[in-house]
Amino acid sequence: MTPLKHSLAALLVLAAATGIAAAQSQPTVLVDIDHRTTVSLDGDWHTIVDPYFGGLYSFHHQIKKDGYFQDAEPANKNQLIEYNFAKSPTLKVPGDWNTQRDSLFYYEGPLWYERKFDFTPKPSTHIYFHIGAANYRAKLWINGQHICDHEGGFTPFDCEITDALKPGQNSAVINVDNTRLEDGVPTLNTDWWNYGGLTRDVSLVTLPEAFVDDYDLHLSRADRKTIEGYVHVEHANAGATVHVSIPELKVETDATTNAEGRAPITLTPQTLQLWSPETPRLYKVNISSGPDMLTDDMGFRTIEVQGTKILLNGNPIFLRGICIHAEAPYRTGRAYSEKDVDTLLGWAHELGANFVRLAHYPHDERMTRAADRMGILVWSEIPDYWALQFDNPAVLIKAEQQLHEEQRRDRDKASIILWSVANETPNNPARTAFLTTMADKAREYDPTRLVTAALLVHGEGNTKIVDDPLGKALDVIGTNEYIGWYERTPEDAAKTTWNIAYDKPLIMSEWGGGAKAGLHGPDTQRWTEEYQADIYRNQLIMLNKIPQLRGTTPWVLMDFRSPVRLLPGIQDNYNRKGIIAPDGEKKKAFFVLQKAYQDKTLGKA
Ligand code: GCB
Repeated sequence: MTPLKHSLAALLVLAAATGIAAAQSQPTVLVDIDHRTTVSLDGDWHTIVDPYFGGLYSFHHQIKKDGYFQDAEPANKNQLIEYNFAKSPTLKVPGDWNTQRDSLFYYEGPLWYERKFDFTPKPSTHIYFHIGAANYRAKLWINGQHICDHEGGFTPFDCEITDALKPGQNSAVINVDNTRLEDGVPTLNTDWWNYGGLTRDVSLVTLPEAFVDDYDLHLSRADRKTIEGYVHVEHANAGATVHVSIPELKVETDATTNAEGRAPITLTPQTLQLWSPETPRLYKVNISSGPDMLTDDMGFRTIEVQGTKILLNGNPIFLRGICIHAEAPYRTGRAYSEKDVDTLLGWAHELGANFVRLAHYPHDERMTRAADRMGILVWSEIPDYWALQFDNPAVLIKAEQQLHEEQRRDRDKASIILWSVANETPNNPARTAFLTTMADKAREYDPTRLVTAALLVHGEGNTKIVDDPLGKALDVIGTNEYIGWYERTPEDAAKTTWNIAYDKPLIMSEWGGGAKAGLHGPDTQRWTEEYQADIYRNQLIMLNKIPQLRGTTPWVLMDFRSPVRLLPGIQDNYNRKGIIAPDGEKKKAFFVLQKAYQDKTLGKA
């Protein structure tokens, strides 16, 4: 059993204990889905807002047999059916519901999506229903049959629906529920908008009897010449052939699956241009087994730590970065499109960044694809954010599942160099045990990348101390601090020295302050662009005095919606720490940071 299936099985046991009928299929993650030919189900879906969940539960809170998932219409004028999808309003998929309909702006609860689709499955095929992301819990029914359940708002899942389909018209009903949960990942409190809905692409995937569902191909750290790893073929018997070729490198190989369907791969190209920010070279990689064929665009590079240095392809690198939320520029709402991605990463590029921290959850796959093409290194994170229930084993299973789904989707992206297992968590033994397990899991599934987390720091006078015991479990220490904003003055940053208990690379993973774009005044006036710029100037002085600093990602590229930022006239439900406003206006701090990045006056590799 793969770790993912193991976690999901455990979740099913938990679901059964709560009385929810078991689903037919366990969600998986099909790798490279964005390169496969699929039938898109994006577009208008009928929707029913159901705050009391009456479409699923009876008046005595039992699961109904004739819930909305039956997608029924009255057979005669006498029949009682108290819903009607065809007459209900639509929402666009992908897209959060909050920014599509005014009445849903603050909505947190269950909402039903329905659409019909014509589909006649071919014989001897497997049909999967792909959901790029559904925040936060989702249940899928096809033609009234309960197919699968998923928890976690930012990772993809694929459920097999072959047996539920019928030739011709079919019905898909998905319930998405963004109720915040104490035992959720994240939990009740976040500093970002809880955008609900089918926020990423939805599609149908047709696969042959045996098919490539997962692979890992990476450059060997040992010689930086060999491409190694494996391809997994689902439903393959031992002895099935897998073919991998990279025509531009003139290499190909045939390998054979073992009893688990896994075929080891080794390729030794004569000349290989390594992927880096300066040369983000991607190669077309063809993978096939029997009739199943797919192509990926992959870069090959190594990332490792040597003492306090981070080595990319064996060379020390300094990470000039910026944090990014998946907030859509110009229109607001959850980011998902090619245009959103181009704008956000375009700004990062203009800033002179070679690195981004995709906070605080996995972003749309278009983001990491674009980072691959543009040569922007990535810190990818799962939402182990603030005060999760670290002593609850069920929460650990959920967090592991999200980590696994993220890694499975994105191990083919050269841009990703860091898996972050947490942000600003409380320092206590239960937390440390939980996140040490997460760090170990991250390495177990992907030993080729580095593991980090954004830690809290504490201080004494003008000294900041980094000694969180979680640091032991990390390859790279991330630290967040807000000198000049939540504590003391901007000038105090320049006077601060750092005492770091770990002989490891350090990334200052957050710092900054708020400014309302267009608000001007003296350096000492909060919320002005001048105050924010002053924080940036002083922080840069401080950062340059930390010998083991190997990168930084100030908070944050663009203002983003947050339910906890309520100051009228200034915040109006936005966290204003962006160095760019949502309408694209750059604040003064943008140019302070841009100068340091472009002139390379910050940091040593
Ligand atoms: C933090 C959090 C981030 C918040 C930010 C802030 O430390 O990691 O999610 O948005 O501070 O603005 O306070």
